[in-house]
Formats: sequence, C-alpha cells, structure tokens
Amino acid sequence: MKMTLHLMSHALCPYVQRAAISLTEKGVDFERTTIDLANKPDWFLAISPLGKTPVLTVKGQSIFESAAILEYLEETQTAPLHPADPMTRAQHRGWIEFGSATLNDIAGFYAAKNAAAFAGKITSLSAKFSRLEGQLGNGPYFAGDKFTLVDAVFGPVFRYFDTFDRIGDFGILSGKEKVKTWRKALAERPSVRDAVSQSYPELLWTFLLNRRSHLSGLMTGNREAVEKTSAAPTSSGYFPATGPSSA
Ligand SMILES: N[C@@H](CCC(=O)N[C@@H](CS)C(=O)NCC(=O)O)C(=O)O
Repeated sequence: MKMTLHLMSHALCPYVQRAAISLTEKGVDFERTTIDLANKPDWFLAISPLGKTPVLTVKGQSIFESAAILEYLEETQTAPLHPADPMTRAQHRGWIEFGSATLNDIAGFYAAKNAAAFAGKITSLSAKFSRLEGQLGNGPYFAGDKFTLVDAVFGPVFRYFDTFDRIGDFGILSGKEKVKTWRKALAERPSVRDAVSQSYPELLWTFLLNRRSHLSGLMTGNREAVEKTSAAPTSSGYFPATGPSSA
C-alpha cells in the first residue's frame, strides 16, 4: 500500500537534509512542509516536543529527531543505507553522531563573535576532519563504493563549505585529500544535490550575513555594513539563533 510521508522542513536545516537524502535514496515519495522556526505554529509544536525540524509524519503519527527518523526509514523501507554487520552498523551510528558534533562546530564557527572564538572553531573543525581523513579508505564514499547513512549526514556538512569557500580559505580541509575526494563525490550524488532548493546558496549567504558574527564581518569586510544589514532580522534568519543544535 502506498502511503505518503510528510517531512516538516526548514530550507537550511542540515538535519532535514539527511532525512530527505535517505528518503530519496530509498525511492520513497514524500512531501515537505516548510516551518517558520521564528514563529512556530501550534500544530508543529504539538508534534515536535523540542520545537525542532525535522519531524516525519506517517499516517497521522509523528517522529521527531533526525536519528530516530533515519532508523525508522531503515526498518520500514527498502534499499538499506546501514551496513548489515552489527559491529559496522554500530560504528556508523557513532560516526553519525560525529557528524552532528561537526555541525555544532560549524554553528559555532559562523556564530563566533570575535577572532579568538573563530580561530578556536577552525582548530576544532580541522581536528574533526583530520580524524575523518584517517578513517576514510579508497572511497568514493565513507565506507567505499556503497553510499550509507554516514554519507547522508556528511553531504549537508560539506554543503556549508561551498559557501564558506566563497568567503575565504580557512584551511579547515587543507591537506586532507581523502576528505576532499569524499566531499566531491557527495556533491555529485543526486540525492545530496537535490536535498535543498536552488535558492539555498543565497538563503545561506543572507543567513550568515545576518549573524553579526566574525564571519559576517569577513563577508562584507565592513562591520558597519554588516550591522546595518542585520538590524532587521528576517524570519529565515532566526533558526541560526538556536540551531543547528544538540544532536
Ligand atoms: N538533534 C536534532 C537537531 C535538529 C535541529 O537542531 N533543528 C534546528 C534547525 S536545523 C531547529 O529546528 N532549530 C529551531 C530551534 O531550536 O528552536 C535532530 O537531529 O533532529
């Protein structure tokens, strides 16, 4: 029986993207509803105990937290994205958590208020990608030829770097050749590419510019201009205030 799955989304949310990637890889039809996270509707709060996207609804029932959604899809849909071996599967769950910790560092990087905090986040992100460089094999994906949930989690992580690269070279991925190859393979994967709309780069740019952060200062090279731009935050500029957050 065909059932429609519904993904409660936000245009920039990397946790929504991992669910969308899994659904696409599995060939599941789904609809999206975009939530204004600056003004969460009551019906959304009723199904999202933490007030966060994503939420997946299936036949009137809801699942919150991206990790829970991914596991549900593994258990109910075809085309597994988790390895069959229990040990490897458990290890992949660990790396998914590592992906969430990387997203938290990215949020710290773009929100850092001064050069010292910014440099601290660069160090922390560089260490995480060094760790991944040591973990990767011959690629092109995390575990070789087969695309897995770890790839679904890191596609949205690397997507931030497409915009960071427009701002400057922060050296975070420097010298990490396996990571760079992985990034490229993920960017080319249709499910990863299509997990966001075409307006994503410009929405992210505006979002970052509105952060009143060290990075926004670098984006304009003019702090006054940044503050003027951020004087009237838009609703799409809100989710950054709190998220991406705790995994
Ligand atoms: N641990 C959550 C994190 C989700 C999350 O941080 N969502 C952000 C958007 S990317 C959100 O909804 N933030 C709004 C808020 O915290 O009020 C998950 O894995 O689903």
